[in-house]
Parts: sequence; structure tokens; C-alpha cells
Amino acid sequence: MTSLCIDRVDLLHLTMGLRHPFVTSFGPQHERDVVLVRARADGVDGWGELVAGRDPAYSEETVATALTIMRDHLLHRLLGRDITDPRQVATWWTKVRGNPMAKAAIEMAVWDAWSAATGRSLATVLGGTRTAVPAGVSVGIADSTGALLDRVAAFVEQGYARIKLKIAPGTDLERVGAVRERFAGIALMADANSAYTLADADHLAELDAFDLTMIEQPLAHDDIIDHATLAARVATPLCLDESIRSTDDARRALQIGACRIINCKPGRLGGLTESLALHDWGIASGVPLWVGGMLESGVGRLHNIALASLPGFTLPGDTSASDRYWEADIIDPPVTIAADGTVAVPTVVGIDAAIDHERLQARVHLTESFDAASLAAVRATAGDGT
Ligand code: OSB
Ligand code: MG
Repeated sequence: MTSLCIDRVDLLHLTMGLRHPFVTSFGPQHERDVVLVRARADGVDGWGELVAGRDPAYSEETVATALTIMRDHLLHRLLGRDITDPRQVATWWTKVRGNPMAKAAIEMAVWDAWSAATGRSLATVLGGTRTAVPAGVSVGIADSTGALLDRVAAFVEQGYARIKLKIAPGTDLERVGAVRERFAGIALMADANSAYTLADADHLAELDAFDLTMIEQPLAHDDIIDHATLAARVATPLCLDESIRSTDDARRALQIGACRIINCKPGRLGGLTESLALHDWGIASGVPLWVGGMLESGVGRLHNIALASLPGFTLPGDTSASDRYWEADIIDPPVTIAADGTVAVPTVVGIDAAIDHERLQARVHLTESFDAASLAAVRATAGDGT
């Protein structure tokens, strides 16, 4: 039996400018403050990525709050402990409520270290069964309908298997209608990021005319009840993103008819272990799932693609190519999209071997390091003594 002990964790801070501003109903985003987690163990390095934003817009977590939670509540419960299964890690944090993105960033680094230590790709370790996965792309709100049509045309040309349009009240029907009219046969969906209320039900039902595969998170970020009411008033399947933070949330949402499809994001769920639980539940419950994205760098992207290779992720995810986001990704080779609209599932053993370390190091503006000794004071003052 393999066992692994993380004896040091480094947090690498960098800022990555997006090639194009990403505009959602929250507003425009020009760059990401990325924190990478490097978990060092017995000669292997595992990598994870914090997907929290600078602002508490998508969820209440931010880069700053996640760093605080990692430093003061998560790392001392991990460092120096024997790991015989990466699934143990989440159980050491059960007394830390919420903060799933902080947990996921570290837990995913442990999964990657486990993959490296056991000499198997992350996809293999997670139980992936495919060598390539269909890739979708999430297209931000454009300045004009013409600009949107040009952007979508470029993505369709590149072969993306599904186009997701960010929508907001005001421009939604015209924009979605124009894209559907121009690209009659494509798999098309819309993501509202909670831009609507139940008072918009009749308006949202007008989207039924455009043959969308789903409408993602139309109502409040923390709601399932109103979504269930809405689901009875629109024909298009609803997909939940923000509202689903655990497999239990998914079970409850399905039970009341709040959604028919779920977007699985390891950051939102607290890591890969809970993502695997959601995956298994999705298969058992007949709920189609797909792997979402949070504008990840290559590190988070390789995790997401490995996860998407599992059989329960039956719909194309937001696992797009590196060049959809970055001029130069921090992995080499970058993720690319094949002519058939798929991205290859990485076979690399350990994400460390995929990182362009020179390019990464040139962008890092701060590195924080933690080991069991440096966290002794944190451990001593932990409320529960652990
Ligand atoms: O709602 O799925 C979302 C990006 C950041 C935060 C939330 C979301 C998104 C995306 C982009 O839609 C997905 C991606 O391409 O990474
Ligand atoms: Mg979404």
C-alpha cells in the first residue's frame, strides 16, 4: 500500500491576463489572481489551483479569504500526516465549514501528488475511461450582436462541440436568437449566473424557442425552491451551478425538480473527492453531468479534463483549450482542441511534468511556504486542538 506524507506546501501567487475580457452578468473580468498549491511529498510535487475570484461575485469566497482559511484552518490538519487514500483529506476538514475553493485547491494538489507517487495519470487514478472528451466553450456577453456572432463563428470554426452563451436581461432573447438563427445545428446553451428572478419566468420561457440544451443557473445563487417553480414553467431543461455545493444538494435539487442537469466544478464542491461522489450519484440517479470551468490556468485545466474523462460526464464541459483564455499558458504543451471538437485527456504522470517551470516562475510574485513546524502555533491555537 502506498502512503504519502505532505511535508511542505507552497502557495505561488501570480496574475494572469486574459486574452479577451470575460463578461458575465457580474461584469467584465480582465485578469485572474491565480494561487497555485504545490504539495511536496517524498520526492514528488502535486499541483492544485485556487479558483476563487478577486471579488466575492460568483460565490462569497475570494482569493484573500481562501488564503486565510488555508493558512489558519486547513494546512496544519494536512501537513505531516500519512495519507493512504486521497479521499481521507476531506475528512480531516469536516470541522471547517464551507470554503470549498480553499479546500479544493489543496485537496487537488494531494490527488495530483498521489497520481505522481503511484505512477499513474490523474485520469487513471480518478477512474477515467476516455482518452478524449468533447469540449464546449463559454462565451462572454459581447458589446453587440455582431461581435457575438463573430466570436461564436470563430469557436464553431475551431470545432467546439457546444457553445454556451452568457446571458443577462435586456439583450438575452435577441442575442440567443441571432446565434441560433446563424448556427442552426449547433449544441447551444445559456448561463445566466443568477441574473433573473421568478418574476422573469414568462420571459425565460421565450428562450424555449431556441432549442437550448439547458439554461444554467437562471435564479439566485443559493436557491433551489424557485428553480423548481421555474422548471415547471419552462420547457428547456434547467442546469444548476452555483446552488449545488455537495452531492446532498444535488439529491435535494433533483428531489424537488429544481434541475435536470448539473455542472460539476471541483472548486465549488470542495475538491475531487466530492466531485467523484457527485459523479457516482449522477450515474445512479440518471442525471447528466458536465465539468464546468473557472477560467483556470493549465494546472486547474488538466485537473478538470482528467475528471471529465469519467463516464458519468456525458455532456461537453467548459474544458476549453488554453488559447481560449491565455496568450501563453503555464503548461507545455498547452491544451488544444482537435478538429473533432475534443480535447485529449492528459496521460502525463503528475502535473509537475506538464508545467513550463521557467514561464511559471517568471510570473510568480510571491511564494509562501508552510511545513508542520511553521504551523505549530496555528495548531496549538486551533479550537478543537487538532
Ligand atoms: O458560471 O460557469 C460559470 C467562469 C467563471 C466563473 C463562473 C463561470 C465561468 C464560466 C467560464 O462560465 C468557464 C470556463 O471557460 O472556464
Ligand atoms: Mg455557470
